[in-house]
Amino acid sequence: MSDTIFALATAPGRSAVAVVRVSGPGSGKVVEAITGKKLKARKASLRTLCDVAGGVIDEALVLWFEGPASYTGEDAAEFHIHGGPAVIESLTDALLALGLRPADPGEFTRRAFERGKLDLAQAEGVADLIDAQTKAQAKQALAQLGGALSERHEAWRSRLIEALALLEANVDFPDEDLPSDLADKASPPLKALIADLDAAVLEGDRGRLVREGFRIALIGAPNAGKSSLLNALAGRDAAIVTDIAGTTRDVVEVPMDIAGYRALLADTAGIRASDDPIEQEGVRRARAWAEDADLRLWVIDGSASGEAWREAMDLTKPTDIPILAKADLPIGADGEAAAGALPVSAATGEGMLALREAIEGKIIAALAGSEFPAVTRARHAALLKDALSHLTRALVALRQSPELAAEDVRLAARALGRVTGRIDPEDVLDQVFAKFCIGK
Ligand SMILES: Nc1nc2c(ncn2[C@@H]2O[C@H](COP(=O)(O)OP(=O)(O)O)[C@@H](O)[C@H]2O)c(=O)[nH]1
Ligand SMILES: [Mg+2]
Repeated sequence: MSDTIFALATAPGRSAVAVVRVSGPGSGKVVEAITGKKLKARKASLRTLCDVAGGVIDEALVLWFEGPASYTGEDAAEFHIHGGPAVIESLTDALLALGLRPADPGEFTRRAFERGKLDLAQAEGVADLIDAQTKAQAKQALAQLGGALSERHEAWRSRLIEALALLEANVDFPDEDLPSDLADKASPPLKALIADLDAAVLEGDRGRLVREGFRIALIGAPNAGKSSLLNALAGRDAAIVTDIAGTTRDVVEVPMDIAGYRALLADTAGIRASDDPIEQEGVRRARAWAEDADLRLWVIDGSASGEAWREAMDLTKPTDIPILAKADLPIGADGEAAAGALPVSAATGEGMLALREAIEGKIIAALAGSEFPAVTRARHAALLKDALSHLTRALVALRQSPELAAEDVRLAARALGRVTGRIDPEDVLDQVFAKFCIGK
């Protein structure tokens, strides 16, 4: 049986109201001890809270939930106290004196999971919703919490179970009676599933990028105007701008909300050969960041000549946005050579709107979708790929041995089942819940 836990569910510090939640079999006794009487379940009651010695802690709203009709599924309570540090401390002391244990991170949600109130993918949705900084992140997290991700995986799993039933029905036949059309019957549904899972893995980045943020790198030669563009896009002086080539060394990352999506815009060192070990390291970091980025803004100084921009060319991909910077200055040979790039001036603001729109267009094209993504974390992608490899093997085994094919289909179903966590080992659960905040 579980013990009774408590935690501050709101952010620590000074606030109008702070919520302390309690969950576990001792919750009813705790409410009685602190408020002096039994409360009506699921009704807000205004009570004077007192510690064991009778000292007044606060005048507060208390909510009492009788399990299983609570977030955790256990008996639980919430104290909505005044949000001052001293009041919080007094209540904490009183709960400790009553023998309660401070909750571990995510322990309330883990209890909810263990009592079947939500599955693992939904629990991840809870954590994502708390971490969400943009509307798109929140929308995705809320849908996942509502079961959108679980439903997709469960639908695939039930198709697998159907295929499995077909195979298992035939396993018991003696060899000579084995229906020759088994492979003909079982392979179309397996093939259809493989195609669906393949498609889900392929578009797998969409959900993950919404959740983790879309990474945009500014790259180009030294002095091209990258740092000036970062500052103009961010609306503040995040990076140092000078006319000295090689000023930027560290990668300067600025989190941004673009069209409701979370993005991380990075300014990087100008790409050039250098003898200075510090600059060399800066260039190495610039390359690494740019290679991993989801979009590169390739900045070319349109007023220059000398083809310094060609140094960064190997980093660009066809979907990147080429920018002709310093469009307010007379055009030089480099500008002529880079015709077709978007003319922009950080100094006058010319072209900035078009640049913002171009970036928004790229983000929306990469992240927007009508269906809920099948993958929002690396964990889901790994399980999908696992299921796919078993299915591919099952398809091959089908013609030789229905037993072997059935075993692989079973393993594929197991992998998909792990997305909702029904059959996950303790250590996997520990990992997922450890990333939660305390009080959730
Ligand atoms: N006229 C003009 N000068 C610019 C513009 N953007 C940057 N510069 C100048 O170009 C030099 C290098 O700019 P910076 O942003 O540090 O380039 P970075 O090395 O690519 O980061 C600085 O002297 C800036 O003032 C622009 O749009 N117009
Ligand atoms: Mg710079």
